[in-house]
Amino acid sequence: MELKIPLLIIVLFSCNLVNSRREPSPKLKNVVPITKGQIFPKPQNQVTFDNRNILNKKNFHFEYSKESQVCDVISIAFNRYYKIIFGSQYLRNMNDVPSQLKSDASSLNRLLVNVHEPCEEYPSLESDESYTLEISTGLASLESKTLWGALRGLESFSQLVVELDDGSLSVNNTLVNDFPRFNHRGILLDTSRHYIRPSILKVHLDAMEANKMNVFHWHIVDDQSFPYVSYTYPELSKMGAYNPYTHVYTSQDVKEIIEYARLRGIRVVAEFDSPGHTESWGKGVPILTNCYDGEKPTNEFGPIDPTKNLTYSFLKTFVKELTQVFPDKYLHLGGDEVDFSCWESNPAITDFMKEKGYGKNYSKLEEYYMQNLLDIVNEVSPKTGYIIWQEVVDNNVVVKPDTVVEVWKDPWPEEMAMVTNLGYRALLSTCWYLNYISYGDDWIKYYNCEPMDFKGTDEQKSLVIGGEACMWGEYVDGSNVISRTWPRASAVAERLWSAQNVTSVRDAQGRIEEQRCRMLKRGIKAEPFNGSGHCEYEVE
Ligand code: CP6
Repeated sequence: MELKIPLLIIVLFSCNLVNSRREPSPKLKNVVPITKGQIFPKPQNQVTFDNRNILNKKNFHFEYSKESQVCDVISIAFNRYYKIIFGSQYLRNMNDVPSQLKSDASSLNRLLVNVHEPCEEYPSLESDESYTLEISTGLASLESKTLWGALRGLESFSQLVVELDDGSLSVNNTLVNDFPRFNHRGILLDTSRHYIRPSILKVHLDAMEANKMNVFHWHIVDDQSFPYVSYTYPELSKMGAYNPYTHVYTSQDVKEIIEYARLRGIRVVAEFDSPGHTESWGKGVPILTNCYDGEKPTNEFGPIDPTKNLTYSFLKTFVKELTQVFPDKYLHLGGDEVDFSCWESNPAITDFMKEKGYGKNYSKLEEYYMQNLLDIVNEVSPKTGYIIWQEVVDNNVVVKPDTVVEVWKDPWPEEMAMVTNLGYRALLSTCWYLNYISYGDDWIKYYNCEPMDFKGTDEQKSLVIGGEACMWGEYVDGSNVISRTWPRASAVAERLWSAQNVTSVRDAQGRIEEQRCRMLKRGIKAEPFNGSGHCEYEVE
């Protein structure tokens, strides 16, 4: 804090330096100047000095300090980030010959990493992702409480390294003290409307790591297809997948994706949405409601039938499997958009409603189902927590007080106020539906959406744990999921990581421009987002 005024001067001074390094040509006057080596999302605190350090491919390495914990995730990340820094096909590869050091540059041979706390196997909602990065003349160190913080610090370090005009790799002396504003920074991908191959999901996880996002919300099954291969109910994907051999996620695929995510500090939260959105489930197990036209069944099916015993014996086995396959503490149980018309048409359900005294109130039936489902989760895996869509709470279902409610409908400020007023933790996604596309700079509206902009007490605000960008799959598959999601999701990534007062759209535009080029350089085909511009290197 006492450093404030000198820091400001240093920051301004170093910005000038960066600009003077690359004179913007007159043509580019109205374009945000590209400053290289900006950390994304903007860190909480950063001071940049003008001393430069040159990195040499032959003798640079990452190293644990003597006191550090040694974690497999970090050791593997050392190799990954070494390749990111030195191995890009787009570098001019002048960095393995000892370049002549200019008088104002020193050489930097290692980054010393110190992880304070013992290694954890998986990241969690509570994980501390803070880190401190210090690059001073010829010396660099990264300190973090947890290995997850060290991962974020390695990402920032790799972003600070820039290729100079002479082809050498350089990093300015820099101090960074950084931590996320929200612990849950997620992206939903839908692999039911269209299948997305595991190799493409992995590219998506690379992009998430580059943007410091930490939850992959895997909306894995839905009405249209059931690509998840269950070992307790193999019929589900055999009958419900688009193709049971080629358009499925086997146990091996799921394991690999969870591991790939773990190595990047990303949680995999699987969603098995019910009782609505389950048409594909019904092909393998007869748990859906028969819809009727008067006395006669129509051969059409509605939501899961909450009145059948089979429903609950199935759920018990299946949910148990899910809690064993997906190591995250949370399962997403869906609960959105339940269509009551088929329930209304079914005579057995009408009888059940009478018996229970629900009258014509089908929300009560939904509540009955959700309550049973939640009880089953508690029974088969008491440690599992759940995330649900807002409708469950809108329909007055009482859930465990530590439930997380995901808000996706407008008006979201009222909904966030309502959910947190009930004491539930909340996730916002309404304003980040990336599946909507339109001509123009739509990222600005994602960037301007502030999850705390609702009426509520400090206590209510403290229940907001973050948000999610959603990429629903009706018009998205492997051919376009990466480019449609990135870099538009980067706007959300920065909103969820950086301080609340980081709101300048102009500054963000410059950062996202560089971030997009950085993703291209790493093989992530992020699309132009901004009307005009160029990257240093054009991809094939
Ligand atoms: N599928 C499921 C969907 C949607 C939801 N749930 C959805 C609704 C509106 C829009 C986009 C997606 N396709 N299972 C709502 C949470 Cl605009």
